[in-house]
Amino acid sequence: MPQLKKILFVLLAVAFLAGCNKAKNDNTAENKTTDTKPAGEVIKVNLPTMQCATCKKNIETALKKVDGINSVNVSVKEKIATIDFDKSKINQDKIETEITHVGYDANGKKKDEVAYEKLADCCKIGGHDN
Ligand SMILES: [Cu+2]
Repeated sequence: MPQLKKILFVLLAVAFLAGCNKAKNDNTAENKTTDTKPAGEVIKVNLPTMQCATCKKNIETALKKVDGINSVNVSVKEKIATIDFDKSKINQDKIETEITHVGYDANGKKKDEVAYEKLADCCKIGGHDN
């Protein structure tokens, strides 16, 4: 019986050490991701065709679903989107394209006309001019 206990103890010790090493490795990997996060890019994208708070919601909701985008904040007043993204997963060009797919111009890229037609009337150009 003591023999069995000893074996169990050794096994546990080995498992513990292995677990520790694994945790250490995980930590290193985690630190790396944390390191890349602040280095993660923040860009501002001009949204010249957006009109209102619904546009803001449309763009933010769509972009938040995109893999690699950490956060999105659209200013209705300035017509600018501030986007924090992981540059190992996505780049500015792709982000601009995603915005055009929602139906809005993004910097120099022209909106997808099909998506634009589906927007609420108030979100179309001049939708708030009466
Ligand atoms: Cu709108």
